[in-house]
Amino acid sequence: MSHVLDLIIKNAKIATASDVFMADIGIKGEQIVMIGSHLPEANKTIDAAGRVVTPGGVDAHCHLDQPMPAPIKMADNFETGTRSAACGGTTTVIPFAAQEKGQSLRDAVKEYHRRSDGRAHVDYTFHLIVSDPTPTVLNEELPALIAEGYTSFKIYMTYDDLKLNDGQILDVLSVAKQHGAMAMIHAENADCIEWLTRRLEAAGQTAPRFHGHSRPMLVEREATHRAIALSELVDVPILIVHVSGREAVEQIRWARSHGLQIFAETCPQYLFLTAADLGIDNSYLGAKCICSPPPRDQKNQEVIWNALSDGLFSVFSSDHAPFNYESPEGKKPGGQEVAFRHIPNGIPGLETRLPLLYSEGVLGGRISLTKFVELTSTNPAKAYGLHPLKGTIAPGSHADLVIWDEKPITIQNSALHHAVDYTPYEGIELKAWPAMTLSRGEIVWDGQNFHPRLGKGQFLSCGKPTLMTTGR
Ligand code: DUC
Ligand code: ZN
Ligand code: ZN
Repeated sequence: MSHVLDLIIKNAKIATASDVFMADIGIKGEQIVMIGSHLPEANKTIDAAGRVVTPGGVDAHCHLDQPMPAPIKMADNFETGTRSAACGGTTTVIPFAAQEKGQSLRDAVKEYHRRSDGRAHVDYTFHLIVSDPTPTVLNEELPALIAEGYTSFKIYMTYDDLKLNDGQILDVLSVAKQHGAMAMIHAENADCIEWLTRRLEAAGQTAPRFHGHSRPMLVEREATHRAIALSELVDVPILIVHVSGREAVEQIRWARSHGLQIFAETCPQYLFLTAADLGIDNSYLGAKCICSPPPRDQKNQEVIWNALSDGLFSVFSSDHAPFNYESPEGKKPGGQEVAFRHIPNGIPGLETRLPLLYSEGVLGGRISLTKFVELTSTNPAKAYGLHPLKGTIAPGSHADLVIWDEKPITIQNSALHHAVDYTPYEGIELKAWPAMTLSRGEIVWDGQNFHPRLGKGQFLSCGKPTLMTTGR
């Protein structure tokens, strides 16, 4: 006999960004339709007694199958990336459709659809990367794409093939203001990095650990300050991505205290890695942890933890940028151990993002359960126009859910589901991992096994951002 509901998750300790409460969740098709007790019967019941249930994670900053200059190639495509996401409790991913200089933005979006359509296990949308803001891009393509639901874009202040100068940033921010889009900013001073890199190279200091020396905190602090000033000049909110430590946090705190709408994101690498992970002496192993901005030190980790709990950060993302270590397409370009300048920047982290923060943040007593949901799901959904379809547990929302298993588990790359040959978090002992992930009402991870939904992950057209700062 067919019932009103397809699935009930019974006895759930439901956590949203605002409340934690006991209830049953009724699911019909892809949606949550009821929350309460004594729900009508369902075709299937899952008993979540004793377990926390959170909304599926929204990873609002990851890189999948993003075209790179030869010979570099990302290890994860949409198939492996969304598989890995699902097994770590993430049910929506937002990677980047990157415009190459000289390319039309529209073509970049088409190309990225070609790479993703029919290949995702969980839902996804795109941010745009604007690297060539020509008059056509600014006046025609960008406004049209925003109207079509591509409502966020990333601006780089560094990387030769992506960076914009201040005038170009002002132009792009003006489009964000006029059309209500969210601008994300990678804040590092490109000229300082180049100058420091040349000096290090002249001194023969090219081992992976010198990557950190080429991008000290000052370089991020200056660019963060400048990004804030540019946002103030245009009078438009911005979101500063992958903030790594105290000096950048101080700039954002100052801006907030002056009433500026500056949002900020941080990532697991700034809580769980330090400069020591970039290696000692000339060891090449540190290439595994090369990312930008680089991991700092324990004092900076503390600052990031505090800023997560006190509301300075709105969003916690992975910045998953997957490159194999033992690969001529990855951390050893052309099969060689190269100078740090030539090592692709980025580390994998889609699958470990939620378990790391749940274990050390929530169960470690550093952040509340509601804050965890806000940072990892609700706020990213709001920042990029996906809420309340994504990012919460409510009637009408997609049945994207995580049931948590609070048990000891050690991170091992061999147990992860990405296509990368290492994890920077190998050996870290956690206190929890998802016992189950549901995507649109379907089990995609059962705590042991991945249940493929290839092609069922759908592209999401985004609305306008609905996030507000708290003034901290
Ligand atoms: N830094 C970025 O800005 N993007 C990808 C990876 C990285 O380290
Ligand atoms: Zn970046
Ligand atoms: Zn990134």
